[in-house]
Amino acid sequence: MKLRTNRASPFARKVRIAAREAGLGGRIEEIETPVSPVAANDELARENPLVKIPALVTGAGEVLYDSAVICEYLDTLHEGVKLFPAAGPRRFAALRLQALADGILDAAVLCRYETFARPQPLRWAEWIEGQQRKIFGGLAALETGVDGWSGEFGIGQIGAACVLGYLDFRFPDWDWRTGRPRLVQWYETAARRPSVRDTAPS
Ligand SMILES: N[C@@H](CCC(=O)N[C@@H](CS)C(=O)NCC(=O)O)C(=O)O
Repeated sequence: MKLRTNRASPFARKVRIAAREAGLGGRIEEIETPVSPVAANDELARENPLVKIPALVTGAGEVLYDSAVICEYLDTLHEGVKLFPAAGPRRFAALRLQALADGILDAAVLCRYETFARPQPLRWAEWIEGQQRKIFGGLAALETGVDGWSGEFGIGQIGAACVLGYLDFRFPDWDWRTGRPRLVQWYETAARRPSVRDTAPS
């Protein structure tokens, strides 16, 4: 399998962590693929019409996107502890946590593009503030929910680790740790997992 990824992308990191947690790391060739919301990339567009990473080319030559779909696919390829609970309330709790983490990441990646890719005269401070409200609202929900995770490290927790890693990487001055002691404690342990350590953004 081939994974279009890059070392800075938090969505690609979800897949890279999931692959390692599922014991599939050795079956996936990671292809470093730079992306930009404003630059054309015909090769990537042939695989993913949204021209985004991650995109996975399966062993059968099928292309899968986005991160949620790829992670769920990888979860069908192993017999270990599943990253997605099969059914019932636990499944929907995991899917909701994944959606929360993905939503925070969407807002954070948009802030990154706004401050890094968009030319200064076109930037819009209120728009960034709107995205930040989603990010900080999402972090508050993570802080409230973290005590219920009880040692689990499934798709929702993978997403949460990618959120916190991305905020440290791109927005260290936002200081997500202040006022979120339970999340800080959880992340200290999560960050020591080999899958999380091996995929640190750079
Ligand atoms: N919902 C998608 C989001 C993927 C995404 O936004 N990827 C970013 C990199 S972190 C990207 O490819 N951006 C290029 C663009 O927006 O054109 C997923 O979960 O995979």
